[in-house]
Amino acid sequence: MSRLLTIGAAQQGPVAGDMPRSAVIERLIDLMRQGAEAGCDLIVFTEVALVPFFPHWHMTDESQIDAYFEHEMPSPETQPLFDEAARLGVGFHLGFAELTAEEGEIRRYNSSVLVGADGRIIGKYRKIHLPGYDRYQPGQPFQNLEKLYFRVGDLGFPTWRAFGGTVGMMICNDRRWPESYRMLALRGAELIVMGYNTPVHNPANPASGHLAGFHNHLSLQAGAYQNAVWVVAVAKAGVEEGVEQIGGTCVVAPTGQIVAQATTLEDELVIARCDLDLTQRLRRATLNFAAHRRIEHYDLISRRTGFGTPEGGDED
Ligand code: CDV
Repeated sequence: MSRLLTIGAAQQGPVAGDMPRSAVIERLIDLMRQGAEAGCDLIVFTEVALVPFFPHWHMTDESQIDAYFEHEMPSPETQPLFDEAARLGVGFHLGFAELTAEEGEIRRYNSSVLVGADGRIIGKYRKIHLPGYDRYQPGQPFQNLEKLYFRVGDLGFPTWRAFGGTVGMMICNDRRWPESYRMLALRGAELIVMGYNTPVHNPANPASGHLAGFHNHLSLQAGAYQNAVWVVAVAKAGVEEGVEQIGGTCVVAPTGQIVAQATTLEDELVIARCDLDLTQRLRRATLNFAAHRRIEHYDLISRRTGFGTPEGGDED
């Protein structure tokens, strides 16, 4: 049996600082139309897709910061994307900076939504693993201030029944942490979709620049294979406001193989036909969680010896 889903991974080239949202949305709609033409059921856009990746700059003026955030989703500006999805009958995933008033205060998150082929929001995720710093770092060529501009996501790692399978989301840095994939896989995810903004140069670890693309695919392929899940990962690529970002948008099968990959650092649609049943075949064999995982044994050594427990081993 197979459950085929055709997915378009919509890599984005850079968004210039002076590019209006309406122009960015036109680019996304163009990619969406290409996908619909090619028979895609789902288009995956990147992290913070509508504006340049502003955590690369230090800003103190609240109104300047808030201009990068969406105050509602959809909004009058983003509604055309939702309308076009409904008209074409394709779903999409969109990463965006979310500003919301909750419990009497303004909160900001790095978020994404999954939208059905009817143009309605199915679910929302808020990024949990925020890299970088909560304050300005002197002497660096550019900043990485996600901890300053965003709160840690408070929605956990949910999954949704959608597109004929079970779907979860993560965002950028989440992909480097095995827990993200495992939480979603334990909740039945057969497909994980995500976007990323990854600079080639990491000011905190300058020696690793030549490995940025390798570590991207290493994380995605390991996460996909070890959890028997499809992974669609979409870059904002190219030189954006002076920051060089990796591309490498790809679709990874539950076998860990990359089945489709971008060849440019520009707007580019990468299409793959994904059989969601492949996840179930692998989960009945080598990656049968129920049969083979031994969670009750994983912590035995630290329980006996105290070695390896963050608290120093006095938990019992
Ligand atoms: N947007 C990100 O989360 N970027 C990080 C970089 C800063 C290391 C990433 O993990 O790709």
